[in-house]
Amino acid sequence: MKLPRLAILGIFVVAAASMGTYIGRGNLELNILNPVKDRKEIQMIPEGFDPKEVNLYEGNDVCFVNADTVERWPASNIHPTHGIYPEFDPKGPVAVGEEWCFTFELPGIWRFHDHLLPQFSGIVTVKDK
Ligand SMILES: [Cu+2]
Repeated sequence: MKLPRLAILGIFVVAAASMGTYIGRGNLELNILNPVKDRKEIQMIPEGFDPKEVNLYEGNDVCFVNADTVERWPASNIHPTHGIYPEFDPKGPVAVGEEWCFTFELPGIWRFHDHLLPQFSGIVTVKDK
């Protein structure tokens, strides 16, 4: 039996469309399970932190960008031990022009300061998902 060319083309189109739907669903599921991370940026400027407060959901990042002319060191309170959220500490200065990003896994209101310039402070509020 010889299928007309149109029928063969039709079968091919249906097969390709189903595959597209399948791939589409796969991507959708992947996106639900692994949503794109939110990224909040805090500039470290000569006047302090800008902005001084950011809000985000747990599992997302805050990146501290050194836009100052000297080394900066954002870290969890309390100065000088950083014991309230010890992981929230780069454990060293962030060079001029560099950035340090931290993923906040714990919900809470996290106060921070600059370890080298402790008069500068800010707050990261992390909400439960
Ligand atoms: Cu400190």
